[in-house]
Amino acid sequence: MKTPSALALSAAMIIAACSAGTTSSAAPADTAKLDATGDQPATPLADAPFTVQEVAGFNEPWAMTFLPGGRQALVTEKSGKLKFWQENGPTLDVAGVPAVAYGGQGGFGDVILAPDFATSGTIYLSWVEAGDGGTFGAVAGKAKFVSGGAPRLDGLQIIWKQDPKVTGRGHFSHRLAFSPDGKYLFIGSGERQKFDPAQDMKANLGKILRLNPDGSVPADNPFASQGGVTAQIWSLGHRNILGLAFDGSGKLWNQEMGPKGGDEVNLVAAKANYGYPIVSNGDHYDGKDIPDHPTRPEFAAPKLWWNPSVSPAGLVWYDGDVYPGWKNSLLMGALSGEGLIRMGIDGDALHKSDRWDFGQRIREVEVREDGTVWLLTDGSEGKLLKLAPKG
Ligand SMILES: [Ca+2]
Ligand SMILES: [Ca+2]
Repeated sequence: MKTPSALALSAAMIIAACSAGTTSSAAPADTAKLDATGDQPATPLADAPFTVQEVAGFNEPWAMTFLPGGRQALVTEKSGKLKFWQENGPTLDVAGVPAVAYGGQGGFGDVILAPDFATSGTIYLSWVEAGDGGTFGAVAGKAKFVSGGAPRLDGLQIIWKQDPKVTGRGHFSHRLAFSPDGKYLFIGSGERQKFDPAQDMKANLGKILRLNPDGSVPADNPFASQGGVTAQIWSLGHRNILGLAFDGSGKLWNQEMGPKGGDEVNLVAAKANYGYPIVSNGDHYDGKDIPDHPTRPEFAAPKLWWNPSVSPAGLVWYDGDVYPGWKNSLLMGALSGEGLIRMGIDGDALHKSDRWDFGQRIREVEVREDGTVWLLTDGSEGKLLKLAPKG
C-alpha cells in the first residue's frame, strides 16, 4: 500500500509528465513578449532540426497537395499548368485544365483533394478568369483526376465565382479548405486591392465563404436568409487570405497578407468581422494610417501579427511524429520573410514558436502522411523542397 507521500510524488510526476507533453508545442516563456508584438527574429537554417533537400523544379508554382500515400502530388503553376509529380517517376502535365487569366498575382491558384477522393477521384481547383471591360475574378471548380496513362481532368465544372469582378490583378486569395467532417468547402476570397469590398455584404470579396461541396449554400450559414452572395459569407473584414487550415480540434485558422506591417493569423469564427480596412495593426503602403485593432474592440483582433511584414504564403496544421516538438502547430511560409514560421497552438492562443531563415521566398507548405514537411519556393525557378530530420 502506498504512503501518502508516495501518492503525492506519483501525482507530481503525472502532472510533470502532462505538463511536459502539453508545452512541447507551446511557447517557451520568453516568446510571450514576441506574441504580443510584430517581432519575430529568424534562426539560421544551420540551427534548424532539419536539412533541406531539393526534390524537383517548377515554373512559378503556387500550391500543391499530396495524393493518398504521399508518393505523388499535384502542383499548380501560376501560368496555367497542373503538374502530376511522382516520387519514383517523371513529372507529367495534366490535360483538361481550365484556361486561366495569367498576370499580376493571378493565374492558377489552389488545388486540394475532395474528402471522398479515394473513391471519387474528385479534386477542387481555383483560378482567375477574365470578365467584361478588363475585369477579373477568381473562380473555384471541381473535376475528376484520372491518373492512369496520361493524367487528365474529366468533367471540370465551375462551382463558385468572385462577385463582382473588378479591374486589377491583385488579392485574389482563392485558397480552399474542407472542414474535417468533409461537409463544407471554405474559400478565402480576397478584397481585390479595393479595400471597401471587405465590409460590403453585397460582395463576396474580402470574406471567408462556406459552401456545400457542390457549391450551393448551407442552410445554416450565418447570413443564409439574406440570399445572393451574402448567403455564402462565413466571416468578413479580410484582406488577402493566402492560407486556410483546420487544426485537430476542428478550429479554422487563416493567415492573410496585411497592409504594411499588418500580416495576420486569425482564429476564424462564424459571423466575425476582422476589421479590414477599418482597422489593422499595420498601415497603408502609401503611409496613410489605419487605426490599430485595440481602438475598435468590436472587430476580431489577430492572434498573431508581424511587423516588419513577412508576406505569408500557405498554412498547414502539423501533428506528425517526425518532429515531436511540433505537434499541434501551424506551419506558414513567408515570401518577403524568406522562411518558414512555426506557431504552437495552445487552445485558442497561438505562439511565435520558431522562424527559420531559408534565404528564399516560400510559396507553399505541405505535410505528407509520413510526417515530413515539404515546401515550394516561389518564382520561375521554383523548387520542391523536402525537410529531412537531422540525426
Ligand atoms: Ca496545399
Ligand atoms: Ca495601424
